[in-house]
Amino acid sequence: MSTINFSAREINFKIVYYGPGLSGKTTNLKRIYDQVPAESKGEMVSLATEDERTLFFDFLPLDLGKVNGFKTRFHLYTVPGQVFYNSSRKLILRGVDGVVFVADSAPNRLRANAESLRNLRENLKEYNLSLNEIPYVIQINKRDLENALPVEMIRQVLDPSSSVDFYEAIAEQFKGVFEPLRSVSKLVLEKLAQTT
Ligand SMILES: Nc1nc2c(ncn2[C@@H]2O[C@H](COP(=O)(O)OP(=O)(O)OP(=O)(O)O)[C@@H](O)[C@H]2O)c(=O)[nH]1
Ligand SMILES: [Mg+2]
Repeated sequence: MSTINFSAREINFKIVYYGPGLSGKTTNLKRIYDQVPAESKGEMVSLATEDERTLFFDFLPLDLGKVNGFKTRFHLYTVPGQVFYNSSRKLILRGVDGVVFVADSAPNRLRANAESLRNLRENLKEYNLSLNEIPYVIQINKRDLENALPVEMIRQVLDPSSSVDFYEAIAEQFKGVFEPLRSVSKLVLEKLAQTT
C-alpha cells in the first residue's frame, strides 16, 4: 500500500522481488545499487547467511524523481527464496505495491519457479490480494546459462493466460535489471493515479 506524506510531499512505494532460491533476487538489488548515483539511493541492508543466502530480506531505498511535485521513493525488498522461510516471505509482502518475479532459466529450476509463483499467490491471498490487481512483471534471469530453457517454455509453465510482461536478464552482468524495475514502477504509478 503506497503511503503519501502530504506535508513532506513524498510518496512511498514497496516493490518486492520474489522468486525461488538462488534465482538472482539479491543480485538484482546489488546491481541496481551499484549503478544508481549516490544522491538517489540510501543504504542497502542485507540480512544474509554466511554463504550469502538471504536470511530475512534485502532492502534498498531509491528516489526516482518527482511526480506532480511529489518525491517518489521506492523501497525495494527481496524475499528469501528458500522454501522453509515462508513466514518471512509472507511478512515482507505486507503492504506490497508491486512485484518483480525473478525466474531462473536453469532446467532443474523450472518446477521451483512454478512453485514459487504459486506460493506468491497463496501468500498474497492472506492479505486479500491477487496478482490480477497488483502490478507485477516477470524477469527471466540467467539467460547466459548454456542450457537455459527457452523463454516460451518458462512462460508456459508460469503464467500463460495473463498478459504479464516478461523480461530476459543476466542480472549478474547487469543486463535486463532496470527494465523490469522501470516497468513495475510505471504500473504502480499508473495504479495510484487511477485510485486518487
Ligand atoms: N549464471 C548466472 N548466475 C547468476 C545470475 N544472476 C545471479 N546469479 C548467481 O546466482 C546465485 C544466487 O544469486 P542470489 O542473487 O543470491 O539469489 P537469490 O534469489 O537472492 O537467492 P535467495 O536469497 O536464497 O533466495 C549467485 O551465485 C549469483 O552470482 C545470472 O544472470 N547468471
Ligand atoms: Mg537473496
